[in-house]
Amino acid sequence: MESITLEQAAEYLREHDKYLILMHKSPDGDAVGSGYALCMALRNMGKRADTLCGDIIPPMYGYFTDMVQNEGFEPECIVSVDLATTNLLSGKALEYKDRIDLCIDHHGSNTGFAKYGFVDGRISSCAEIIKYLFDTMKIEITKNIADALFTGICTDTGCFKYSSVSPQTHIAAADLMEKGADSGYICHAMFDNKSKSKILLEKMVLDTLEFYGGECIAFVVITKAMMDESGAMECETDGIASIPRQIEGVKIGVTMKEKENGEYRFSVRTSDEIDASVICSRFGGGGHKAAAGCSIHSTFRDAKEKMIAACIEILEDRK
Ligand SMILES: [Mn+2]
Repeated sequence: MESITLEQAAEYLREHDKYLILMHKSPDGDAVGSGYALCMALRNMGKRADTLCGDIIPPMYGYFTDMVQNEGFEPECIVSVDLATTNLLSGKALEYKDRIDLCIDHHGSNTGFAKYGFVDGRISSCAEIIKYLFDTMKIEITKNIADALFTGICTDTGCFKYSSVSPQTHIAAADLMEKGADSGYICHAMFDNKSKSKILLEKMVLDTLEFYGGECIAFVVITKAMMDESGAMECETDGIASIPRQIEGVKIGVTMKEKENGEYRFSVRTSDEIDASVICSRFGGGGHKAAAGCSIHSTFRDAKEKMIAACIEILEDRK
């Protein structure tokens, strides 16, 4: 992948047409916000643009996604947003995995799968990068675009709490508010509002809470049976990963989720001094310093033991 500047990315977008914007599976607020904001901005420039995600876009983002319908043309340029690796594509988006032209991302672990890429692991969210891209391009930020980008920034920063938040992040968010982003609604809808099924799921998950490594590791499990019993949607499990890390004294919070065919998906959240992406990269995963993920294909017991051993080892290494 050839690394390019924001100016070069801007030039690329100005010079081409017929864009298809790819988003990762189990799309979060940053993927959806970045993808839809870019799609809307390109259309406002008179370009053709569609978005593609292999999974359903959660309805909670409807306040900025509902007004964007795909046109369904043959794309000429494939762009990915918030995508660290093509392993995170699903469904129809997988068809484009080997022909991505432009990648815009904020994962330091980005595998460099595209022809051109702007990747900056220091920036809070892909949406924050897209905001700077639009500033570079002097694109008018409409209310819908502002809502989409604000959503990406606020969800990827845990409502402006993570260490990835810089003064520039707040300045970008403030500018988006001035352009019409409904900060109060978005923060409330993303963080303070849960369905009954999600709360029921959280109740069951908390019942599985266990501690390891002298109470420095908190471990919870989400089984398929819990998903069925609570009626929670896949996208409603997103916030659960942050719960074990919230416990006082816990340095590593691990959420183990049962998937299909002996796959167990782990979400790891860590406090400042421990790098979650180091733990997850051992099992072929990756992510950020404070939040990362990976999958282990094995039995429940073996997968759990392997993960706990890796966490204990990284804790020991620090001593
Ligand atoms: Mn992101």
